[in-house]
Amino acid sequence: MQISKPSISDLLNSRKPGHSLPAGLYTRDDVFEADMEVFFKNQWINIALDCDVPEPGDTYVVDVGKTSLIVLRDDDNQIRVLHNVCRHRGTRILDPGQHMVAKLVCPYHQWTYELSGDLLHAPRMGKDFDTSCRGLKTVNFVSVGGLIYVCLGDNPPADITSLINAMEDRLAPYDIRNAKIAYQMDIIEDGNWKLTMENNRECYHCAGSHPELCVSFIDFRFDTEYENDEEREIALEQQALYNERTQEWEKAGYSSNVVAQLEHCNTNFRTQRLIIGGAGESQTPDATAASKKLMGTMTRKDLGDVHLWGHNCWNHFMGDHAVTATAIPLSSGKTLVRTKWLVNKDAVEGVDYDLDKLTSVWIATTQQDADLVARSQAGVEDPSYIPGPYSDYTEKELDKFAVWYIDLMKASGY
Ligand code: 3BY
Ligand code: FES
Ligand code: FE
Repeated sequence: MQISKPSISDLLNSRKPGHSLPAGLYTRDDVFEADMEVFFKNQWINIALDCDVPEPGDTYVVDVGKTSLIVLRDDDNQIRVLHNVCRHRGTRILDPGQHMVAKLVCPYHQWTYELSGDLLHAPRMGKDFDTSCRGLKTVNFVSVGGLIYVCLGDNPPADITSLINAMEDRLAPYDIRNAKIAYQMDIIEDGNWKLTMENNRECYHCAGSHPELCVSFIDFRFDTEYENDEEREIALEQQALYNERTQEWEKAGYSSNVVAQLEHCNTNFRTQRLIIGGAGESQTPDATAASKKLMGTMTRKDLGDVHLWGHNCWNHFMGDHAVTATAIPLSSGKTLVRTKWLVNKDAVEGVDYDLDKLTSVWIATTQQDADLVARSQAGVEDPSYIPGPYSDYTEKELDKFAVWYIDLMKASGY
């Protein structure tokens, strides 16, 4: 007897409210293809930073599924995002990663493009060959305070405006557009992208897995269930400190309150200025600033951590440095997590900051999270897996993510 496998729509409909997703949504290749279409083609995704291409002629190639994108800074200092597909016979023009170029030259037959994407020269195509309609195809993009979001589909969701409105002002003093990337790290997690994002949306696992991060990271979920009086006391103290600092920050003109768009929307994001534990300055081993030169035009180290989530990114903007991470699915069970550490453009390694102090907390945390995601993937692939309940206290955001995911899949016809 042959048992037919459920359709994607059956899987979506079988999800029990308040529970993790049915296995197939994390494991099946057809679901992966659907996710790429719905969430990585037709939604805005964060793939790069303005400061990946600081100078005219700098190019940065990022692959998303089968699509390869060239992010570049043109001769007029403008950022552009172009498809990395030659208009002759389609060949990839640049390899993934960073390059410096004067023109974009296809390695196959040397068709040569301006940094604007316009075709400048196509050898041996004849004098009458019309180059004007053969420029590299452009991609919809927007820089949100220095974070480059692209939408590969033809109808980019309009509700990105809420993200822009929330972040431009909040990020302005950090001047992310002109920051320096002090360090970058790629990890390929052995897990589905939704497990990567779920893992990032809860700190239920932090105490058990992130000793380094826990020195400075304070969760924003204060309405939690306490295991004992000591825990309760700590949480109440943290909440009082959070309220006090938030009021002070808001009064001083630094937007700090929660702005979120997590349900009934396309563009999924949440931002909040979080308090930092211990010395209160930065996500370093002792919670003090790693860089003497502060970000952008910042004059204070005590402005907490501007936290920003998207559906494929998480970011922490602190007085002295920022950490950004993007997740790009590679297959149903593999996800690229790319983490970058940013400092002031004038900060010099060994003089203004020590690289190990700057990076050690999030290198450890990222590795720990990758291990957890791989364990989760192995578990959901086990035939005995059945979706389990989210905590009402620490995993509410995961339920919102699952609801958002299912809504958009259904709205796309699944
Ligand atoms: O980076 C984040 O947003 C989350 C918060 C706690 C777990 N993870 C570190
Ligand atoms: Fe690019 Fe021929 S494919 S020049
Ligand atoms: Fe974690």
